Amino acid sequence: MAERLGITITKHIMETQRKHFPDATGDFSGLLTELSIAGKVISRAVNKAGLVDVLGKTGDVNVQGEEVQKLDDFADKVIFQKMDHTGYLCAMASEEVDELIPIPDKHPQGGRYTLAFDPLDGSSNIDVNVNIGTIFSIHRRVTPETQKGALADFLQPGRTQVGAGYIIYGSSTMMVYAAGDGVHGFTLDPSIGEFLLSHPDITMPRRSTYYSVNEGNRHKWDPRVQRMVDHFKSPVSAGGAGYGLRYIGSLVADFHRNLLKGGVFMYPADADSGKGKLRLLYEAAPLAYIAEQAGGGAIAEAEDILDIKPTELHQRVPLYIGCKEDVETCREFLTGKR
Ligand code: AHM
Ligand code: MG
Repeated sequence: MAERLGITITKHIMETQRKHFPDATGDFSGLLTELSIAGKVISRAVNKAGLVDVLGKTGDVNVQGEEVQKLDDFADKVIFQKMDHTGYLCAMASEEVDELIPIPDKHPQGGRYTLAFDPLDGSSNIDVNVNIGTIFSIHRRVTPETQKGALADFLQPGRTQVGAGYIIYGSSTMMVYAAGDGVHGFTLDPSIGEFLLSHPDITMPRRSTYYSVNEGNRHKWDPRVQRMVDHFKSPVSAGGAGYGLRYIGSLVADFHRNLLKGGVFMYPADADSGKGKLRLLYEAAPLAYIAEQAGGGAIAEAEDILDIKPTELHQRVPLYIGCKEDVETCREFLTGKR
């Protein structure tokens, strides 16, 4: 008897397109499919990281002032090379690259979409075999298709994303995406090299019993944030038990756990600078889009992450993301209502 293959990510993307966008050209579906292939290539390299000479740093410092790991660099190049010639994109933006990444002149320029990505998030965890991930965000361009893509195409609020997702390299590799029709997770079956639907229609519980934050930074927080974290820990919450703490230090891994099990992740602003650590375009906005589609929420402080209109490519924001009621509790503390 023939083995049941299951639903591949390509089939799922195509069927979703036919169901919701029967007149679509297929560009958006093609874009997601190419991203899934880039994810497989990066996954293979991550899995071999301990075996071949890809561990360690390149010696360069990226735009965020951090040392670039070899695998970050590799992942960045894989995504660029997988996408540059497709004709789907008008430009790209990467957390690892200072300026907008144009489509090379030799390739079609009239792509209707933009792609912003963090090629390998949580890269400080590469050397220690802890989960890391690739995050992506897709918008429709706003400039004319007769021109090259421009900064204006990327400085759009997260609310107008047409798709977002991540690939997590963990005990297995998974791709999770949302494109206006719920959140769906696919697990890579290495024996056939395909992502298979394993987590259809992911929804977050309204409220959780877990919080994720780097408490070593407590001395840098505003008193409102300190009181808020104390609230989650205290026995008055979660029916007398207090929330449990889970913090991996890889945003994709922390977010993925909270998406599946429930939880609230926080990366507060530094009280002195007023700035967060995480980036709006490559981290906060795509994960906020997924959280909202799964019934959760995401705020910077008073404002929803998805309503923030970016002013620069590498903008940083405070981030509170996860189960809806927990995020609303955060908002109440941050806006002085508690
Ligand atoms: P990166 O993009 O350089 O990898 O940094 C982002 C990472 C996130 O994955 C994670 O949530 C955060 O930094 C952890 O920061 P910290 O070590 O300050 O807790
Ligand atoms: Mg990152």
